[in-house]
Amino acid sequence: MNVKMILPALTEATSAFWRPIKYSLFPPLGLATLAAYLRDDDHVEIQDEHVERLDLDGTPDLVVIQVYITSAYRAYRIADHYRAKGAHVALGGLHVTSLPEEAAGHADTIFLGPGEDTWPAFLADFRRGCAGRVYQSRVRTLAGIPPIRRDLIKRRLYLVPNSIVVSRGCPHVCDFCYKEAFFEGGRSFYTQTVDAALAEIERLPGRHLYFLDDHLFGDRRFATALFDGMRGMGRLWQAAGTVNAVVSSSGLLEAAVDSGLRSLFVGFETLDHRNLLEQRKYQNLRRDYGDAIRRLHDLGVMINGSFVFGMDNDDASVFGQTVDWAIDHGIETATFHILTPYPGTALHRRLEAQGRIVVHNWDRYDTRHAVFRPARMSGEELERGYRRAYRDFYRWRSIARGACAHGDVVAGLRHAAYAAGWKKFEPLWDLIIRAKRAGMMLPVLEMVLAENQPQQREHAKRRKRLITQAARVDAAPLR
Ligand code: B12
Ligand code: SF4
Repeated sequence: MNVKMILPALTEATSAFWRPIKYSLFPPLGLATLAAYLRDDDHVEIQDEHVERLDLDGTPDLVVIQVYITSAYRAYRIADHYRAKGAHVALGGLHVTSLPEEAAGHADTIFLGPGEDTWPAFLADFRRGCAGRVYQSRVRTLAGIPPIRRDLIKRRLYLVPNSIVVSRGCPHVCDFCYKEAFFEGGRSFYTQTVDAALAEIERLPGRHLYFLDDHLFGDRRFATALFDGMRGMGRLWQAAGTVNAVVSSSGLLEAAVDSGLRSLFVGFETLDHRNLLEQRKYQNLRRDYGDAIRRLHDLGVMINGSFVFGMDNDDASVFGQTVDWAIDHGIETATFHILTPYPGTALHRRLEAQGRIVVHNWDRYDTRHAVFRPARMSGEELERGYRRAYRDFYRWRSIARGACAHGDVVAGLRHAAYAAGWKKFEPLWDLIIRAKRAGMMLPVLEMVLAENQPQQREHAKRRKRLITQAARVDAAPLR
């Protein structure tokens, strides 16, 4: 069987003039996961439009397209093209799950939810010539899933070829998040076995890893065993976590650092507790954000702070306040978003009931446009403020101010190198991406992340001392 798997890109990622590095970071892990269910004698190819021009010639037997909201229209055009040629087109992913009826108009088969149960069931039906129209995921487990087909990933095209997910979903329920809608009808947070996760890590070449899990620290027992297993592997890794996990995870964060954690994407989202309540982001309530930052910095972990603008208690002062706060706390990099009501989320239902959703063009649901009427400013103010936040946070002056906030020369230099590397050399990134050489920059990223922090050295020494003391106590009765 001839199978083509496609990850279409949003327009910005394919611009002839400008290619932001963020689209050349991670390979299409979801499609490589699904490819693992094919047989050895199937011919399969994965194409990722974020990093390559799609080849739409030929007529595969089966075309698989992963659909995000921002690439939905593009995905539908590609689907229509292949259906006209007679290929069987399967659509799945987040947007298909949110709006199945819309997607069904462009597909022979649609898939709702994660694919680990439905995709193999479909393949068996398809081979027998009786493929269904809709497959809804119900069985939520990662037990026994086949090894991801990483051989299909064109590693040199990505800065971070070693992305990995060892869980699915998240234990929390924030109103604006995709996850409740996507996992409806079954469990919405589950992990691999620790052994399977460690085996997947062992298969990855080089040092650097990026865990794309929504909440790697969400299951304490799993995370503890994972970090224990990773200790001594010599890895350098990055991941996402919550404020809650950072401030209330006694010992877990230290274990993560020992196993190679060097930078964490932290969902601060808003500095206003009324906004947290409104979005049901309860896990951030009554958490001392400053404490979380200190804890991470003391362990030498850099922070990518995530912030969302446009919640109902935000007025035009939110942009300056947030940026100043992030700089003064020495947050190394920041990702700003405009609040976006994805269809299927509680936020979407609420804003729709209030008649506040004003844009229905999915291309603009990219977290850079105001698609709803904010409560305390206009949509234009929100978009202007969002753009200003990025400009202000990444000014040279701000980078220098943020670097000085560390009170430690090495940490400050690393801050400056990391922040400037992402945002101050964008023309250089653009050239590297066009030359299809993003992968060549990985050693530079590894160098910046590498263990040269006095805090980490101090932490390692302290831990070694404790282990030696504990070993002496254990050994005492034998002497
Ligand atoms: C890595 C990532 C990216 C990467 C790369 C995407 C990629 N390579 O897949 C980059 C940086 C390019 C990116 C960009 C953006 N992203 Co992004 N990204 C992610 C992230 C963190 C992980 C995705 C991943 O690899 N998951 C792990 C794999 C195993 O799961 P999966 O891809 O979902 O695939 C499974 C299922 O979806 C299903 N499936 C998927 N397709 C199909 C097809 C068929 C036929 C079948 C059977 C099953 C199936 O089966 C797979 C196995 O279970 C997610 C968060 C998340 N947890 O998903 C956000 C996320 C997907 N991104 C999001 C957003 C908003 C964006 C941006 C708009 C951000 C921005 N402001 O620029 C852009 C636009 C992307 C686009 N193309 O349109 C939102 C999507 C919201 C939505 N409703 O679509 C998410 C959910 C983040 C969030 N919490 O809001 N992203
Ligand atoms: S903590 Fe993050 S991943 Fe979990 S529900 Fe909230 S926004 Fe989604």
